[in-house]
Amino acid sequence: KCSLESAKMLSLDYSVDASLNLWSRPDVLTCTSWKAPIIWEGMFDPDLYDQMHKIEESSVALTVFAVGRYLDAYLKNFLNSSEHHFMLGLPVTYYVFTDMPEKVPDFKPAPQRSIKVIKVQKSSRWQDISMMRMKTISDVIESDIRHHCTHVFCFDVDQVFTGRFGSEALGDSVALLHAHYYHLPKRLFTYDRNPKSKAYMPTGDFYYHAAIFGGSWKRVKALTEACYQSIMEDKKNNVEALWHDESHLNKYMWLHKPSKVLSPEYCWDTSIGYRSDIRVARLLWAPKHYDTLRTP
Ligand code: 2GW
Ligand code: MN
Repeated sequence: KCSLESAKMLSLDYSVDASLNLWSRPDVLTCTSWKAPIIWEGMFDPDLYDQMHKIEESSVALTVFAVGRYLDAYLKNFLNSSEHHFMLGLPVTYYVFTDMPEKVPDFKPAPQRSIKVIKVQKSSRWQDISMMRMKTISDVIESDIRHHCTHVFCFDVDQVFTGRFGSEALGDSVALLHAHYYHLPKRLFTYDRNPKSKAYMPTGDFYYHAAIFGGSWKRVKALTEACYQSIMEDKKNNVEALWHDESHLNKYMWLHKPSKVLSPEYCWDTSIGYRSDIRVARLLWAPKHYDTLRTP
């Protein structure tokens, strides 16, 4: 049995189906050492989660950045696909951050869903575009999100929804297992190993992917604020963590354990090939065209 939160969320499932043993995944790890659930297809009844979050009046902010060439390359498919799969049945507000608001594609979200486009400056280094998201997210939670939404999910834009990404993913603090690392031994995790960086960690629990993280607005505010502080301290000391904001996120999630962990079904890379434990791909990495997207 898992933590309080998951007990609350899953107890209905357990009591209804425990004897039938319908909701189990013997082939994968479904619980962390600190008793947080790891969410895999087949572990939960989606309708019960949806009902519970409707009763609790949960509402979700989705933040996504589309700066420079990433706007044309990815935003349209990201937004359109999320209309078909992301938190259907709950109120959703998209917060789109871009340096070119006028170029955001026409997009009419379904009823109960809305979009806010917010202008940001384009940092000249891509590492800074990625890292500065922490500061921007923290600021907008304070000024806007906390007054309108119970939960926040932060996404990379270079991905496409292909299956249900629903209320089962909501929790106080939510992290995602990186598709390339979930089955590897810890010693291969690409944590920051430089003791001079605030992101330094000698070991950890999992390798989390910064392409998706979320939680209650309070927890996401605390996380983004702390990561931003660490990033700025590194800058002051002339160091940069190996994988930028992702390294800082991993450090934070090691010190402040997430209450829920998402399996790589929630952010799968088809180039990995067939894996029997991935029963559904809910979100897929979009192809990268580094040659055209990352050259100045
Ligand atoms: C990023 C890298 C190189 C050139 C441009 C950019 C870039 C990123 C950009 O020009 N415009 C932009 O809006 N971005 C945003 O930052 C966009 O939302 C994108 O999804 C996000 C992260 O950059 P991305 O997706 O190219 O990096 P990944 O897929 O290698 O991301 C992982 O590692 C990053 C740190 O290096 C982040 O932690 C990210 O969250 C991880 O998924
Ligand atoms: Mn990405």
